[in-house]
Amino acid sequence: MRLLVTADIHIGCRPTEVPAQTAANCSPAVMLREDVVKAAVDREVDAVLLAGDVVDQQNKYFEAVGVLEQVVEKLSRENIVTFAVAGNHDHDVLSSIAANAPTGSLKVLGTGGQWESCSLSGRDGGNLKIWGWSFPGEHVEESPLESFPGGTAADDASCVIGLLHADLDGNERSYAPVQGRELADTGVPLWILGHLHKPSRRNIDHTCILYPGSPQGLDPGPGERGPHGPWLLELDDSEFSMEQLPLARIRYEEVAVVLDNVQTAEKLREEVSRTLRDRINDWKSEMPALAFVSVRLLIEGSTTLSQEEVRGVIGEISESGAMVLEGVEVFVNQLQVAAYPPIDFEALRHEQTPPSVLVNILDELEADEPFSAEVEALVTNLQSRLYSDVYQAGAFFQLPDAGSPEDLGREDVIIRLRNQARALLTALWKQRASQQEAEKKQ
Ligand SMILES: [Mn+2]
Repeated sequence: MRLLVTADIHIGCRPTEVPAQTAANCSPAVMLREDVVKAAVDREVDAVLLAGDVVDQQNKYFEAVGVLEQVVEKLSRENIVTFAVAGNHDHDVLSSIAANAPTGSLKVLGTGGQWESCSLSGRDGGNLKIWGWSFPGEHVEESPLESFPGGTAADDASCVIGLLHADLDGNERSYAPVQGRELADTGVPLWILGHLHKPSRRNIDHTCILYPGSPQGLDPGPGERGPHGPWLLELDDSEFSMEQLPLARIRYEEVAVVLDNVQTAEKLREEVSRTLRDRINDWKSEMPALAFVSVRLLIEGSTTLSQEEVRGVIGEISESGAMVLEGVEVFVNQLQVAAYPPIDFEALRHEQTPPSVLVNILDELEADEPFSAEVEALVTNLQSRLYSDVYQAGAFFQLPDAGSPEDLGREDVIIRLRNQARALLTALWKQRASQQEAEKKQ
C-alpha cells in the first residue's frame, strides 16, 4: 500500500522574503493543487494524509475552501482518499470544508478531540487502519495520548498508522504536548505528526515518528530551511519504508562566504557568486524543481573593504531584482557582514585598550550562551531599548501585535550587537593604523 503524507501546508499564507510574483506562483495553495496532487497521482498512492494546519488561521476559509475542494475532488477521481486531522490553525474550518467536499473524498479524523479510526483497503489488497485526533480548539494543554483508546495489538488491519498534530518533546505547552515515549507506548508502529515545519524522523523502540514537515518553507527562519516536500510511504504488511519527495520550488538557506584578504569589490563579487553557485548546485541535485532560493548571507573572514563597501556590493544583488545563478533565482533576504580588516586578534586580547574590550565582548557574543553578566546586560538593555524606542514609538504604537521585549527575537538583538561591535572595532583599528602611519612619517 502506498501513501503520500504532508503537513502544515498553511493555505492562505505566502512565502515571505521572495518577490511578490514568486510568492504568488509558489504559494502553499499552488504547491498543494499542482505539485502534491501530481505526485499522488503519478505515484498511484492509495491515500493522501494531511497532519493538520492545512489551512492558515489568518486567511482560512475563503481561500482554502475552493483549493481543498478542487484537490480532494481531483484525487478522488483517481480513487485516492484524503485523510486529515485538524491542527491549531484549522481546528474550526477543516470539518466544514469536508462537509462540502464530494462525499467520502475528504475524511477529517477525530474532530472535537475524540480519537477516531478509519480503515482503508489498498490496491494491493493490504489493509490499513488510521487513528486520528483533531484539535478541538486553538490551544490544547494536555497530551492527546492520555485518551488514546489503544488496543491496537488485537487489530485485524495489517498496518496501523497514527495521524496527529502535536508538539513532540517541545516546550510549547499549549499545542498538544506529547512525549516520544508516549507515542512508542501506544504500540502504533508509525506516527505521522504535524506542527513542526522542518521535516524529521526518529525511532523509539519499534515506533517510527515522522514529521513530514511543510511541503515548502515559508520564511527565512531556521525551522523552514533545507529541502521540503511530501513523503512517500510504502507499506507492506507490517513493514514500511519512506522517502521524501523534495518538490519544493523555494529553498531558504543561510550561506557563509569566507573571504581571504579580499581587497577589491570585483574579488568580493567573484567570491560571493562562486560560493552561491557551489551551494545552488548541491541544492539542485537534491531538489529538481528548485526555482528560487532566499538566502541569509554571512560575509566572514578578512577584507580591507569597509562594511559600507561590502554592503554596497551585496546591495547590487537586491537592486538588480533577481540574480540568476545556475538557472535558479537568488534573493538575499538578510546580510550580515562579519568580515574584518586583517586585525591581529590574538595580540589585541592581551592588551588593556578599547579595541581589546571590544574583542573580548565579541568573543562572547560569537560563542554560545550563557554570557557574562556584563554582556548579558548589554543584550537585555538593547532589547528593552529597541522595544521602548522603536516598538512603542508614536508612529508605530497603533500597529497590532506590537508584542513585548521578549518577542523581539533575542537572536536578532545579539546579531545587532555583534554588527555594532564589529563596526566599532574596525573603525578603532583603522584609526590606530592611520595614527601609526602618521607617527612613522614624523
Ligand atoms: Mn501547528
